[in-house]
Amino acid sequence: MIKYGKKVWSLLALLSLMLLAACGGTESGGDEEGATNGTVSGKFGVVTYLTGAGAAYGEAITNGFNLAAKEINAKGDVAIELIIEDSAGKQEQALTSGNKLMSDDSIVALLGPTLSTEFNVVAPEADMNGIAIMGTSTTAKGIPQIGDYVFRNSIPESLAIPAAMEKLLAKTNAKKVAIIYGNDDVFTKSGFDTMKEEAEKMGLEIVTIETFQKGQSDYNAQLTNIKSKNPDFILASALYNEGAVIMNQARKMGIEVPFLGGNGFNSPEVIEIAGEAADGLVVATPWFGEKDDPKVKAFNEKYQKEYGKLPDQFAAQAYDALYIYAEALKKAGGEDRDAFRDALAETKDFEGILGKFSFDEEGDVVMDPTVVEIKNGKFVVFE
Ligand code: 1QQ
Repeated sequence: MIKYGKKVWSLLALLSLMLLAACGGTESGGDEEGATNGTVSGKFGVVTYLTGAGAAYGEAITNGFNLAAKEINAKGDVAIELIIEDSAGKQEQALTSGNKLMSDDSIVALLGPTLSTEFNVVAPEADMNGIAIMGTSTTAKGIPQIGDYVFRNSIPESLAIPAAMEKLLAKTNAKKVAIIYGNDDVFTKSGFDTMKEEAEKMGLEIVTIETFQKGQSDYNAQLTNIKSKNPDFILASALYNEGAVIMNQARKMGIEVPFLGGNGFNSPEVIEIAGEAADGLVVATPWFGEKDDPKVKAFNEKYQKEYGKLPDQFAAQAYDALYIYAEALKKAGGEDRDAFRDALAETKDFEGILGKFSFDEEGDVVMDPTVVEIKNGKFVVFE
């Protein structure tokens, strides 16, 4: 009933918009490049991790969105307004923020939350309410499968981790691995599942499996055990704030083998926090800032100019995501939530700074990541 009502309303809105556009066309005389004629406007609600221990994720994401919005709005055919809410990296706060945004009828679709742990509680609500939601950093298994209105443009751990493991194995001929993971987070648990599954598939011996919790500061017990088992490398499923501390303490204990992480480690914060101890980290990422690609270079320059630092994977994914949303809004021709969802689902061969992007049938991502390592305090291609 509600949906039907909304459709009629949006049809009327569309008709009046067309009329308005037609009138505007004769009135303005076209002196400015289509700045107002036929502009499709829409409000998007953003839930992101802006305060707390992992706030650098949310900061990068918000910067990416804001930069893209500025560019898109300057072009004139789509006008985007972003309503941004902080989740503080917490499930309850993410849900409150998400609910607030989806109950506002003027909001067409949602972006975020940042963490899979948060996304997993907000996305089912969005799906139930018939509003599209897209994760730009959520990489746990099963996210797009939550429902028809649920999407992501971030590469899942199940794709990133095996890619990095294959590269590392090809180079090191490793036989024994240790695993350490956070057992209180959807993303770190999902990463662990993939690591274990993949290690077994690759015939590696898992010498120990260690766990930790969010906010933990002392990893002595876990690392002592890992050290005594002498692994060839360590698989770590962690967010940067715990991951960087783990690496720091490991190096101090004389553990020198490589660490292999998932998406959580793809942040310059790892180097910021762990310093030299971050060297030897191997990760797969859809974003490599040093790529010899004019689009990547232009984005780096614009981002640097706007925010005084270089973008990371999270900024890049958010930036592309907003362009994907802008395209869908344009295709949908207005603010109808269902029309937007359908247009979004049809996204195909979108050319972004992360490469060519399409959703698969389930709203998941197909993409080839680059495997990188930290060497002398810098992310470089792992070869
Ligand atoms: C997830 C992630 C994190 C690294 C996002 C910041 O991938 O929670 O799914």
